[in-house]
Amino acid sequence: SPNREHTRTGMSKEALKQAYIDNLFYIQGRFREVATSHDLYMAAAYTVRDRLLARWVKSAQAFKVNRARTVCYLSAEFLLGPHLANNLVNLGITKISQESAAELELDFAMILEEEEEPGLGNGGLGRLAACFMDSLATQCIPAIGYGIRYEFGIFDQTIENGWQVERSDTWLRNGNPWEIPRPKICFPIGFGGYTEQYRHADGSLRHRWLPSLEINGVAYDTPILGYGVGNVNLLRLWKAEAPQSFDFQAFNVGDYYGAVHAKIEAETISKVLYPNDEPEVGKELRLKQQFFFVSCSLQDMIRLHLNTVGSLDTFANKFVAQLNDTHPALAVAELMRLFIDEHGMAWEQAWTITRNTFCYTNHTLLPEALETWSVALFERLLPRHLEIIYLINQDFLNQVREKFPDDETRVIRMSLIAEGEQRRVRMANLAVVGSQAVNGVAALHSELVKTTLFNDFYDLWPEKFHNVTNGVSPRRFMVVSNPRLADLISHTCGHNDWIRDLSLLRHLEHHADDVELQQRWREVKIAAKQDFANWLQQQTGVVLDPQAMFDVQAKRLHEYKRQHLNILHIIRLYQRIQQNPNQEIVSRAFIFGGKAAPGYYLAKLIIKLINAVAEVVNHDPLVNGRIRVAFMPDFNVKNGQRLYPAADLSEQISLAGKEASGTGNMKFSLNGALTIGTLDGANVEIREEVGAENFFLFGMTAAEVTAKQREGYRPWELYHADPELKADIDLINSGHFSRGDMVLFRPLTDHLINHDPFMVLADYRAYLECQAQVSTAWSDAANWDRMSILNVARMGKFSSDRAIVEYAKNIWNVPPVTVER
Ligand code: 26Q
Repeated sequence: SPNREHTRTGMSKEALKQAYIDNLFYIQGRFREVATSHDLYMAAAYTVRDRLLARWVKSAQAFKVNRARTVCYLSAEFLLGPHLANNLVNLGITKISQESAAELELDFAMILEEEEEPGLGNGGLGRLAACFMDSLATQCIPAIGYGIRYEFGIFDQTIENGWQVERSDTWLRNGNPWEIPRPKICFPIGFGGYTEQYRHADGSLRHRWLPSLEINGVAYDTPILGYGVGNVNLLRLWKAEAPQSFDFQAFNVGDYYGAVHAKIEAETISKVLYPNDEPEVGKELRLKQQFFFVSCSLQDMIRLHLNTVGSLDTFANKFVAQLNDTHPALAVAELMRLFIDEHGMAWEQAWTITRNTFCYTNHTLLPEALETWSVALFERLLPRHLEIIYLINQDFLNQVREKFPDDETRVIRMSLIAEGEQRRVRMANLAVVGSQAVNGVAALHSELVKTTLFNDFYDLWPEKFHNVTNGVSPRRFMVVSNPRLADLISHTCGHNDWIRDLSLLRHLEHHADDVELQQRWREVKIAAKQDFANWLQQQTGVVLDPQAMFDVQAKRLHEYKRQHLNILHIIRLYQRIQQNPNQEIVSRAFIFGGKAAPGYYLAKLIIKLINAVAEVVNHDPLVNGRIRVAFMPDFNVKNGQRLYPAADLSEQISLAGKEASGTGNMKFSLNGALTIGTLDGANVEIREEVGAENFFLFGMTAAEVTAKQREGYRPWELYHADPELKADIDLINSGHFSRGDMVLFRPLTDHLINHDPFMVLADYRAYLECQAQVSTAWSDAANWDRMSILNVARMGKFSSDRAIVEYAKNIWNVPPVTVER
């Protein structure tokens, strides 16, 4: 009989089966005949988790004896997606688990389907953090991801009567087998109160902060295993809890209700993810969330360091902390406070270590998306931090004045404080000043960061600025989500090393003209389209023909992403059919997906318009199914994994200069979709890599956009000058898509005609012409397949492994530590 070690963590089929049965029995308390699908999933999850924990302990030991330099990735969001299938791939036991399931007469696909994903993020930024966690482990770089354990993640989206309806996400309802609570890893977090000077026992004059409220942050750990390695990193998320003392204080004055209420108040801090991908002014709870997770994380890092080293002098040698946008930028002030007030360090030394610790990634140029907090709110919540920021600012602005004498307007621009009727703290400036490196997320974006957004800072510290183009995990977005394609690639290459070194996809170039590969490539795509169509029909009732071109735009709804440009094209095709029903047209299924921020009225109206157009187009006898429009509900990681393999055409049509990088563009192309796109974000580099002849480019460049804005953009002139454009917008206004309601979409159409801040009308004509080229290209199926193969072959750059290796070498200076498998 197998020994204990063997059944708990063994990798043979026998061990896995025995472990599964044991877990079903001893953890779920069930035997096969009465187990629910949830029980069956939980047993699988625990079977995998045991194997992760074995590797985790080994990793922790290896990192300890090596005193390994560690990356701390600070992010308010981690959009992880389902764990089970990804962990099976990374453990290398997908196939053997499938066989085990079959032998136990279990439905493997159903078990995977059962998992509810942790949606602890909004979109690109949160998903990037998750891809980076995968790649950090895969590249054997010791790392801790620090964030918030939101009880409610991003809302679930349903569509009712064409409108988005939000429902709260209850991902913890049935328990979370992937996390381990660490009740003893718990830190006090203060808010409010006042500061004072006092004489310390050592005789020095010191500052202290006496908060009016203290809550606790408790750690919940999730192991993150790398692909094909023994390394397991840690994702440590913080949950807010009321300390015990809450009760005593309130009970003493007999206020039972008040005590319970205060507890609830404390726990709201980690209750819910803000569902906006832009800051909302004055949201106090959001500032509390940011400080909460930042302070927990820094206190934890200090604890870890003092545990092994005894002195904080070497803190920046032990750790490098990456700020994922400005959401954790308070860390700059909080680390200063911890060093100076709590650990008695001198200002100068504290500032040197702090700057050496942090690096900052910028993810946006949009001015409305830059975080600022009112000084008044800041002072009320974090009085000591405001003092520290003022001190940092003083030293910093003196440095600016020294280098640029008699340039007070520059000083005003660069200040950490925006002056005005409402003084505000500029979080991006704080992040730049407090970091040793600043990076953008695609080449174009990083250039614009230097020449526009942070141009003054670039003048001061040119060597601080870097680019690291984003990437995505080939495990989750190819192997897990598209096993047919992964198998075909491995078969064609003769190995599966491409999964760890994506540049090896290049080998496919030699086979792009191979008719047999083209044929099999097409079969794989059609099968994925059929799978997706089945799922979509079951979700929405809309029927798609897998032979039609699947033309897909899936991403958060935002005006700059221009989903409405896509709709105008659909309306144009629709009107052409009305005018000439018998013309030959390429069959297309237009598929949209994405959530709108609940308070973003125009974004929600765009969803309604998509569904309204779908309703008419899908039922029009003249159209006769040749074009179909579908809005897939609840675009999240799990549903994205269904969608990416099924796309033929990827819509990446943001106004040039607005999309920092985009990562969906990479996921689609890696699954064989061709891209229609503007020269924006990472599209620029994708086009460079796959070749201009394999990419459908249209639209103004970022420079042309700036020029047009400068000379004065007048969209109403375009509306009146282009009869087709006018007819498309007029058809919306006629009530044709809204049962005669002629005002429903006016906020959108009026805005387009009179303001059009993202220049939809300016790019309309170029977009239509480019779409015509797409249709022509589609009609030559063999050539389309060839281009699809070449796209995949040349997309190796866009692995998050490559991005992480660049961070490790150019920004973090952190070597790998390999853990024995
Ligand atoms: C900030 C303050 C208050 C409330 C919410 C926020 C907030 C939350 C999320 C602000 C921004 C976000 C998310 C931004 C985001 O996802 N940006 C995207 O990041 C991707 C990864 O780098 C890029 O590929 C995209 O281009 C960029 O839009």
